[in-house]
Amino acid sequence: MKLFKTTFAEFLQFEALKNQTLKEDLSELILNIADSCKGIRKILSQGYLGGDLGAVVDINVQEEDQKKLDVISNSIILEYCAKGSSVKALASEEMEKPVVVAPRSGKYLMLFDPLDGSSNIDINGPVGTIISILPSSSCGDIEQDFLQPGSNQIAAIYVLYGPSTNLVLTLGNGTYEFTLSPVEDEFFLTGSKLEIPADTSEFDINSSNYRFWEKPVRRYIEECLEGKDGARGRDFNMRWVGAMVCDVHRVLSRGGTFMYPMDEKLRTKGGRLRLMYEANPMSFIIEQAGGLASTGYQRILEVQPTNLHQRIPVILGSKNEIELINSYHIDY
Ligand code: AFP
Repeated sequence: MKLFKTTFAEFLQFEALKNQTLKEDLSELILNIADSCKGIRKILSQGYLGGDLGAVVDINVQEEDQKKLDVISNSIILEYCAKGSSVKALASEEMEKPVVVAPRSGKYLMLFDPLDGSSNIDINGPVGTIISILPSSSCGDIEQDFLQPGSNQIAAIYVLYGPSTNLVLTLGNGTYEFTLSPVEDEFFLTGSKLEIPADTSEFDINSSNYRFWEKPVRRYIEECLEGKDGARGRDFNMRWVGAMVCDVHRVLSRGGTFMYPMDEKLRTKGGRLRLMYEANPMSFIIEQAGGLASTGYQRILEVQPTNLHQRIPVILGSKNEIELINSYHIDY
């Protein structure tokens, strides 16, 4: 029996019939995003045959090493998305200032991390692309227009370049997953209205930062490590990929927590991960799948941004586990 496969474009057409806010120009932008990620995957899959893609070529606005593929990925996304009359401007982890496209007619603001986890390139590890789309207000100052809380997002997408290339999308009406067919070079719907289990026995954190964490996070991780003889009464497993997209995809796929909490060596910077184009889109996707996303003290999607590249602590995943971690922060 031929399996009826829904393409990404067909899914967007069905959604547009149900969801009046999904205008044709937004669908077109989202399809351009998917096409740009197909282009990134083609370069990634060449590995060393594509040149030393993990080579450090510059220092970016984050004061972090900018890898060759960070720059290439950023250019590919701009090539596919910085066009037309519907996009007002685009902001990227790799660019200090936004690129303005249609300052008067543009309805959408697009923010992105073109290649998340780029330190994994050299070890052939998983990497990803993260995208957030905000509505543009009538605000004259473009940079100010970007500074909206994550709850304003109209779409969030990530693409995980792993053994398979998976695209995850939310438009505010559930979280959906698509898998790229290398043969047909087409994304097909493979997961609808994904639901994250409310409980988990798996945590995900860079434990080398233990001595820098705040007490609530130490308490939570210590109790997980105590296992069935401790306060939690069960053993826990640990994971850490070093690429947020892959760690979050595990949470979405089987439950768990992903944490890059505040730590003393990052306090002056505000945290490790970026609010506008990492934490916000991932939080939107996770909440739409029944999970929670918090700084420990506040729902991430309610944080009022003050700077395009600001950083934020991230604690997200299975609902009951995040509620427990939040309660430890309140006690603290
Ligand atoms: P890179 O893109 O510089 O590799 O950083 C990836 C990341 O922003 C996020 O995807 C990871 O969860 C986190 O950093 C890993 O940070 P550590 O290297 O400190 O574990």
